[in-house]
Amino acid sequence: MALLNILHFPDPRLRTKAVEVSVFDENLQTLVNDMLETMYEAPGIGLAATQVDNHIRLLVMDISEDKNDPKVLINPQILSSEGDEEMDEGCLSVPGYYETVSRAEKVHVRAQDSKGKFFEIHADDLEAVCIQHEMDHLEGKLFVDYISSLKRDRIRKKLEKLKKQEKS
Ligand code: GNR
Ligand code: NI
Repeated sequence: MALLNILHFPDPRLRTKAVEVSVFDENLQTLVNDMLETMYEAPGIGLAATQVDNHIRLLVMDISEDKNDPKVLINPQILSSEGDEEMDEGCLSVPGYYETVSRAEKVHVRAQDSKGKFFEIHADDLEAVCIQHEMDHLEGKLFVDYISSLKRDRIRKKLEKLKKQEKS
């Protein structure tokens, strides 16, 4: 097991569109395990491979209170969605910032597990928000893309400044 480095906005690598997974081998299983460890350690309720600079269509999440219900979604697809819901979102790639985002309230998703087996989930509330947030990462999209460019620029400048201070 290993902790992976999480990329921070505005790192251009977060804008990469992830490719489909076609090989379900041991390397994939290792990445899944490392992503779960990284997510729990952060701590976060979800993590997309994009955030750890691995540009394949893989996300992990655990919205349970006891952090004992890990879910792995590979090549996820939204089959249908319904309703609207506003929620305050945060992101491990945009540390320290929370903004209200509007998304579908319920999503019906088809994905593959780490062995390639297909399964479906009906998600609502936080789980639905989390899946949509993670699937955005796989498209190179971040929650700050939904807020005003003024706010986004302010966040970008603060995070760039923090990064510079880390280096010096
Ligand atoms: O840990 C996380 N919390 C969260 C809260 C509200 C909406 C979405 C999220 S996902 C985030 C982890 C993360 O950045 N995943 O990409
Ligand atoms: Ni995120």
